[in-house]
Amino acid sequence: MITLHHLEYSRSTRIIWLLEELGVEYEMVRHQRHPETMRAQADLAAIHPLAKAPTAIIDGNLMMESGAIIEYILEQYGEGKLAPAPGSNDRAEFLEWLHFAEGTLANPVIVQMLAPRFGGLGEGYAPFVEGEVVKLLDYVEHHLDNREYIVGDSFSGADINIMYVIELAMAAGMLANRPACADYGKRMMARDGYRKAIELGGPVVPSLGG
Ligand SMILES: N[C@@H](CCC(=O)N[C@@H](CS)C(=O)NCC(=O)O)C(=O)O
Repeated sequence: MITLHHLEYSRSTRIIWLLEELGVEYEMVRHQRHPETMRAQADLAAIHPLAKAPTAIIDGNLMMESGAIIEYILEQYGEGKLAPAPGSNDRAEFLEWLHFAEGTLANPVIVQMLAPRFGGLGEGYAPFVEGEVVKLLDYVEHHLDNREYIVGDSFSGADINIMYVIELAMAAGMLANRPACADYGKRMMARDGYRKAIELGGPVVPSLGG
């Protein structure tokens, strides 16, 4: 039994997308952000002390952290879909890209994206963050050149995890000169599972409107 706590405009869209791609049944509990701070509120804090999305309860296990939730759902409910099997050739690369999305890529992209809303990064910190974003997105761009999926030759949970960050980067104009990332993003957003996730959970980025 899976209960997904979904926060509007958030990473929990990933888990809706995953569950829709798998065709696994789940219950969704919706949470709203505070209209001014955009933070999650007491209703999500009542489920997990960090009040972060996604939060999910999977067969009694309370979990927060997209990569871990994706990996665990695939392990328990995936029936071999959307992930190379443990021991197979692509497994190590799958785990690396699955966790690269949050472990390495997301933070600098989001810090740079949100900076204007908080008065900028300042002269000292801006080049540090912006240089990191260029390095990371160029790495992904190079990797996606002539590839349809982030790992191997089929769609996987790693695509779902990295797509949230690709979508933010797209919305922030960071993909203007990165055609492989931009095309990949558009291809992923054309999938039925992604469209269903947006239909059920609302847009990932407010201004994109879905
Ligand atoms: N690394 C975590 C990050 C979770 C996270 O920061 N989620 C955001 C939504 S995209 C959140 O809950 N923000 C609300 C808040 O911090 O108040 C993951 O990938 O699940």
